[in-house]
Amino acid sequence: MADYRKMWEELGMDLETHDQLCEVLPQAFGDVYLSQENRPESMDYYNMVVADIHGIRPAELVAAQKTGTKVFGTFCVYVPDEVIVASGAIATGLCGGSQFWVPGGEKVLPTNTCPLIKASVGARLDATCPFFRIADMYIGETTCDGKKKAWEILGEDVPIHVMDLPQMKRAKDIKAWEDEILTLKDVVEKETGNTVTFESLKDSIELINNKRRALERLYNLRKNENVPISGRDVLLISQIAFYDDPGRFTQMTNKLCDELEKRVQDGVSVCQSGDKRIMITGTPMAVPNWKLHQIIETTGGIVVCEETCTGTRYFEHLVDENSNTFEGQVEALAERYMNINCACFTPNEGRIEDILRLAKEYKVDGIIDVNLKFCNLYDTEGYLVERGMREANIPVLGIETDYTDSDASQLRTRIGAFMEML
Ligand code: BJ8
Repeated sequence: MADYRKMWEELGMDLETHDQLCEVLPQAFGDVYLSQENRPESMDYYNMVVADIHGIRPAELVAAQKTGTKVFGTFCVYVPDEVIVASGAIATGLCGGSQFWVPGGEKVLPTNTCPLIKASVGARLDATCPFFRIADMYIGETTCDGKKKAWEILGEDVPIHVMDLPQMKRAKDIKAWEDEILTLKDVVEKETGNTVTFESLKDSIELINNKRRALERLYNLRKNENVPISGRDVLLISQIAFYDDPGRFTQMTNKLCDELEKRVQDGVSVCQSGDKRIMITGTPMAVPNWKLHQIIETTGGIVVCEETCTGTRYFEHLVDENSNTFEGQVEALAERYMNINCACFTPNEGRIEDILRLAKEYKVDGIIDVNLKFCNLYDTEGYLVERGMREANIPVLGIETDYTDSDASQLRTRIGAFMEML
């Protein structure tokens, strides 16, 4: 493994504390991932990326910055990467998924804030994640209250632009999002010194659509009776999608899909007969949050779909590539992004419809609706989700969890009992 200490030092990181994180990650990764049998060979790429998660990609970003490229950090799937990429910049996801960063966030945020927000703030303020140090500018959004307030705190430490996301889906809201996309364009143009043109936006729309197509292809393969890849592995791939180079990611994911198609033809499966097909719905799982998948897949289940922002909400629906004008492209972007059904919208019946549709497509035996502790939005919507599933006779288990391991054995018992009931 290459030595990245000099880079981390130059990024102003707290090396001593960061060393502690570097010590625990390989163990966690080994336990969850390398312990699996019969993994696809093409997972080697993702293993490599994650084994050196604070090295390989950060080094690429730093090298790009040295040639004048700007890096924008994002926290939500509503922020259109296309606009950032069209300005010649790089977009990288920044959500924190480790308990390691939570105490740092709690220094400035109330304890009853969701762990994703606390970890993200802690990762920046404690200087223990290179991605948070590298980003020249953060792009926030007005999705939930916790994030909105977190931007004000982070904004004291790093330049941040906040996109005002409408929370209803009327025609005027879609129009308002179009305006916000245009404002983002102005912001990235100012930061990069480059102009976003019809041509550059056309290219970036195609680039990001191709990433979505690759992820959709991967997900479609999980619909097979012989599931060729574990839910854990797909979760890892989805997490990597947020920060890898989009062109390379697409290429590697299509290569993996070639291998998986062969597996399906040959009847190779990662699950045992009798394993229950589970869909996860709810809050996103930022890297390295692998806890729930690990528990489900070692308790007689196989995760075949995630209706989350580290799942279908990230890649479903393409941006229309046939716009002939710049205005048309921006309209197409607004339309596509406003098609995502996050619990921050009201009403949000589209999400229940999505879950019912996905449950059918992926032939699921049961749904686990997961909520990150203190996420009020998804917690409250859980009532409607679970009622909708019960009405459709789909077994559903609602759980709430955080980034600690303290509830792991309790979760194992509850999930085990749910699985037996299916
Ligand atoms: S589109 S899910 S990525 S906002 S941070 S809402 S868990 S309290 S992440 Fe999200 Fe965009 Fe919606 Fe998806 Fe709750 Fe935590 Fe808020 Fe969260």
